[in-house]
Amino acid sequence: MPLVLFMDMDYFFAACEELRHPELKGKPFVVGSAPVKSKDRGVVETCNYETRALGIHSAMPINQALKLKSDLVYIESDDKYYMDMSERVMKVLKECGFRMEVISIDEAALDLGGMSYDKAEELAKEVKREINSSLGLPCTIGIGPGKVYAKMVCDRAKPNGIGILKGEDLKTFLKDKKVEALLGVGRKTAEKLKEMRIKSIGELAKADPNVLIDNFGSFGKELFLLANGIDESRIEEKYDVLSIGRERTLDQYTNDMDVIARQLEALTKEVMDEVKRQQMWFKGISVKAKYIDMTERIKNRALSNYSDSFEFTYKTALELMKELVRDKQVRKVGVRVYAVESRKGQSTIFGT
Ligand code: TTP
Ligand code: MG
Ligand code: MG
Repeated sequence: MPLVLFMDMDYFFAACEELRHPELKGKPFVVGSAPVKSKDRGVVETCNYETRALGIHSAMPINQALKLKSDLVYIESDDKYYMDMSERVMKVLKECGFRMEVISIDEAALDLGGMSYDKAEELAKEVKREINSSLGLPCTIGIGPGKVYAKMVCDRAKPNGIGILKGEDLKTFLKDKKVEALLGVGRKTAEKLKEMRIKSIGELAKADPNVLIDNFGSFGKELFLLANGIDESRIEEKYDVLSIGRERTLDQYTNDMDVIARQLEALTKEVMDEVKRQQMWFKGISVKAKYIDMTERIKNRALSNYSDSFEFTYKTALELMKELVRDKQVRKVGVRVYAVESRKGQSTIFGT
């Protein structure tokens, strides 16, 4: 297995906000997707570690967060800004010159091949220094034998750390961890494994691989190998979180949601036709609006499962677009699906 450097930005959206609002640094505040006026119906997208110390975390309803801290500052997320910052972070990593896979807006992995652990640690320090000095943002890096283990040790080293996991320590490291710690194991898989009396990675390692394959197909085999210290995933050269999008300039400025919805529906249809043609599915939906002052805003929604459903995509895009329009005049709208992957040979989760 190649040595992998895995980087994940610390409290990414909130760190970006601290950068342009230095007065927020270290203060309790959250970034949420809902507009400020209707923040009560939104959820926390992320928050800095000082805020996490109060028990507040990603995906927590804002109302609940306010119960923990009544004077909590709320910032509406600005996805375009975070995407720009992400691009700059990724550029620093790209310049290291290794095969690189951008995994999400704030995560990437580098294939270090047969590099020694000492050299890899030096590189990790350099990358951290560079991201911090040129962009002013903190990140954490994990070094491990394979992408999955590098990510796990990165999670353990958070925040602002470097985690190193050597091959010989892998078994001990994995043994008592919950199955959810493995990349790709979400709530559904964890529940199904629990029904099979498998909660820890150690238990997964001792399970019958044939039973796992019967229940989860090829993913079952992958899980069994991962639990036993074998990570077969490769770092795939991927610089962008792959996306398929369409946008259109409207005949005139409007804030009429009926007009905008019709355009959005047509654009979503075009995007989905392309998705189907390429036999893809995706894990993110994004919309964009351009306003009368020529500024643009973007709203993204990360999905917990892959989708290739038109109805679901359109419904989500419309929800996001309503948050962007809010009576403001727009001239151009767009819809995009991202984190797109080939679904050849797999069945769809949301149906079509
Ligand atoms: P993460 O990397 O999961 O979280 P983080 O960077 O905020 O914090 P850390 O890595 O230090 O634990 O997610 C990256 C960004 O994705 C995050 O800043 C905001 C966004 N996000 C959501 O919008 N909703 C969510 O539920 C999560 C987990 C993240
Ligand atoms: Mg992060
Ligand atoms: Mg992340």
